[in-house]
Amino acid sequence: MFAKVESQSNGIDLIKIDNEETKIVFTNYGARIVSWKFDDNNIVLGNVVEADEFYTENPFNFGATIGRYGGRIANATFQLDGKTYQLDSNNGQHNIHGGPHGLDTQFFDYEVEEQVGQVKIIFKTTIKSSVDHFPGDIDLEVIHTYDVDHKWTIEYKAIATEKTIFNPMNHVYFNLNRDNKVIDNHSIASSKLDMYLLNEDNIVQSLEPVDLVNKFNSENIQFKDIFNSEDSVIKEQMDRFGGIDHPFDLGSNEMTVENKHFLLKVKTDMPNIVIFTFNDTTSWQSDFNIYKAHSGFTLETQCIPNDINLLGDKAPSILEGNKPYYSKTSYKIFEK
Ligand code: G6D
Repeated sequence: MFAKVESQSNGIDLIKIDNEETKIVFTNYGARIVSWKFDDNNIVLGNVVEADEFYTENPFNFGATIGRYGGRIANATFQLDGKTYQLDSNNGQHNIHGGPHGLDTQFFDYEVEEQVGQVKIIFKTTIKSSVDHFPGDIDLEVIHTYDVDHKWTIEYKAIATEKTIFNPMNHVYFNLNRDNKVIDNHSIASSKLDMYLLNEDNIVQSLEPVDLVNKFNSENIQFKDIFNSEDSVIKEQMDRFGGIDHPFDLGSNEMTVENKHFLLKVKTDMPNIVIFTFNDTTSWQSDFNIYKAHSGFTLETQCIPNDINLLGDKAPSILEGNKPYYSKTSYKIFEK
C-alpha cells in the first residue's frame, strides 16, 4: 500500500492511494474524495482526469467536505443564546452546505502519513466567521484514513473560538453497480430506518419520523420499493422529490447498502444520516454532466438538518467555545 501526489492546475493536488485491489484518490480542494475503485469498478461518482475544472464547476458537491453546517438552515437564520444570526441564502431563502463559501470551496493544507497497513491524509483549514457569518472561527482537521482492509475513515477534529454550531459531513455519492446503471436496485439495511418527512422546501417538517422497517416489514429495503411505494405518506414524499433526500435515524448508528456485487458498510458516531438519491441532475449545464437521476446516492452522516431551529439550545450541533470537537465515520467496501 502506498500513496503518491500529483499536482494539477489551479493548485489542485490529487493524493492517490494504491491498495492493490482497491484504489482511492483524495484532493486538497474541499478535502474531497474524487475516486474509489474496486478493481475496475468505480464505487463513487467523480472524475480524476479533469479534477481541476470538474470539481470547481460541479454544483452537486461530489465527495466534498461540507460545512461548517451540512444540511439546510431554514430561512438562513438561527438564534444562539438570544442572538440572531443571519447567514447567506444559497438555496432559495435557505442556507445549505454552510453557504456559498463553504468547506467544499476551500483549499486545505495537508500532510500524508504512510503507516503500517494504512495511509492517513491530515487536511487542515480555518473556517472564518467573517466569511460565513456563523459565530466563531473554527480550526479544523479533516483526516481521511485508508486501511488495508478497504475501509475509508473520516475524522473531524475542531476547536471554535466561541460558541457556535458545527455539523460537518462528506458529500460522497456511491454507485455499487458494475455498469454504473441507476441505483434503484440497491438495498439499504439497518435495524432501524426511521425517515424524517420534509416540507416543499426540503426542510424537516416534523420530528416524528416514519418507521420504514415497520412499513416494509423488513430491515432490508430496496431503493426502488421506496421510490414506488403506494403508502400515501411515502408516495407523497417520493412524488415531491423524485426520490430520497431525507434524514434518517439508524439502528446502532450503522447501516449497509448492497447490490449483487458489493456491500458497503457505514458506521458513524453522528446521530443521523441524510440519504440523497441524486434526484434531479438537470441543473448543471455542462459537458461534464453525464448523470441522470438516481446515478448515485449519498450517505451524509450528520446531526439532523436545521436542528438549531427545531431543537433550540438542545440542538446537538451546538459546539461550545474552546471545547474540542471530534467525530468519526467509516465506509467499508466488501466484494461479494
Ligand atoms: C444535498 O439534500 C441536498 C440536496 O437537496 C441537494 O440537491 C444536494 O445536496 C446537492 O444532499
